[in-house]
Amino acid sequence: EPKTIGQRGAFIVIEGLDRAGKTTQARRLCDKLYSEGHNIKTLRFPDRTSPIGKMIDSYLQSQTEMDDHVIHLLFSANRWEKAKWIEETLQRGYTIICDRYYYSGMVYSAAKHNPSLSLDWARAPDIGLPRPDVVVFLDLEPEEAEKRGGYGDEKYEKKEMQQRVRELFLGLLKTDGHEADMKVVNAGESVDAVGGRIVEKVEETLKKVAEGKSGVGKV
Ligand code: FDM
Repeated sequence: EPKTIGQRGAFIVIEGLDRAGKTTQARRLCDKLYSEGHNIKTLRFPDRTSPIGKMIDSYLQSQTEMDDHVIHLLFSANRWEKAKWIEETLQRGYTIICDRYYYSGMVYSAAKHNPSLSLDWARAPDIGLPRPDVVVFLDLEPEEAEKRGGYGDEKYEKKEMQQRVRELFLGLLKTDGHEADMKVVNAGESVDAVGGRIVEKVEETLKKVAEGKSGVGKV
């Protein structure tokens, strides 16, 4: 019997730096929760399949140049395209596991040090999106990321950028928004160890949602 019948699903976000193992861990978590009887849907941002997603993809591959504000708003629009689907899917009892969300949106844009693109400015267009029940941040030191085979060729896959992104992610923990509730997991350990930590964080949340103690909020 699916556990989620008659009750809403949980909105789980996995965040982290490039090479931190987000995709692997999101898949593992998906398998684990599915085997426990949860109905699961997965999602990732950017979603490169929509027309906006294709513009983002072209930017990330350095095929198109864009003003920092413009690409930022496209990333946000790419989430808004899915907002209604997320809400409806949770209400239908599916737990959603999402690879990156607006936390990436804020920090990657703010890491560019564009004087007219502050963290607050970057957060604004995402206000009103469905709020995750739990966000797990996979933290990895840039040195460790390099040991894992280095970065790819996309726009932001440079060491200095990754360092700034990491500082900004960790800085979110000290803000007074709900970004401060992010759960940090050291991604430098083995796949199994990291997976275990993620499950710990997620189970607490699933319990709260199952007890009806957590409503779907807004960012
Ligand atoms: N990224 C991702 C952003 O800059 N803003 C966003 O809102 C999101 C969701 O896009 F460098 C960046 C993070 C990363 C790049 O992500 C592509 P994936 O996970 O490698 O596809």
